[in-house]
Amino acid sequence: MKLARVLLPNAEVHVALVEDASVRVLDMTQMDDYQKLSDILHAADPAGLAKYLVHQKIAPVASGEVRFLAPIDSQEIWAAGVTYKRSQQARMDESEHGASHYDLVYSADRPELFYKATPSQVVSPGEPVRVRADSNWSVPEPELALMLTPDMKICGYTIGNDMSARDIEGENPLYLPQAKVYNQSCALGPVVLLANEPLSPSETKITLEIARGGDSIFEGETALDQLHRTLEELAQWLGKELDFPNGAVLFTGTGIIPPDQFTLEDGDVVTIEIAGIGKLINPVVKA
Ligand code: DO4
Ligand code: MG
Repeated sequence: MKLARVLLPNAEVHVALVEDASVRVLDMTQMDDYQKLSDILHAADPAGLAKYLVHQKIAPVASGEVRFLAPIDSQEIWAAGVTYKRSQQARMDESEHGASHYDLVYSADRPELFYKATPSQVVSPGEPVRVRADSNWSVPEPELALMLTPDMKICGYTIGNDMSARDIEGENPLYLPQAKVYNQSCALGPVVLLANEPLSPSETKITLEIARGGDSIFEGETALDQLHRTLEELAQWLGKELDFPNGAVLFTGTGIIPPDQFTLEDGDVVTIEIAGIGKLINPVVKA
């Protein structure tokens, strides 16, 4: 089952259950404890609760008529890094002085985890992600994102774009926060796949396509079986010494990196697809 936050044609924002070609608005007035998408995600039985809350007086709305919003309320977004071999190689290549740090963190017990965004810094599907004005080498990072309850249980999955300035992080690993955290550097959505069943690592394909002037100029693919750590392990490390009373979203790292000569340009369009979840599409601005 998939849930989303949607903007209806009448400009109302609702939590909705997503079906093949339509969405069913949930009636959040029925129970005081369930007002937001995250309230449902953090409940003991999100799927049962969502079915129970389907609005009986609002007819299904065609998916094409709604705008999908980033499926986040008040959770912080964090990200894991260097969790795929491809990412380890790319960081070592880009970083003249910091290569050994990336090599070590790939195989260390403790993963790299960094703060990525607050909800107000996240862009929704269809909204522009941005290349920093002071970066000449930036890429999207297509990542499976875990929706985590306050006790760090994985309650759902969505798609994240961890926009990254490779020249800034490559110059010095201590510049990582500036390479990763800036306005419009994080996109999320369009839906949350509930975590009733574990994802199949080999069947959960992740693809990235970048289009320029209507033509596809980069395509890459990986799958969850290339992830060097378990999803549960990443969630546990995040919650080890830090409480998340509102839950959290955790990006799990990228396994697709365009060739070193590639950088995003103003007007490019980034499409990230994760099998079983959906497609996150954002145009790019450089400003
Ligand atoms: O260490 C740099 C960041 C790595 C990252 O974001 C990733 O591997 O996805
Ligand atoms: Mg990343």
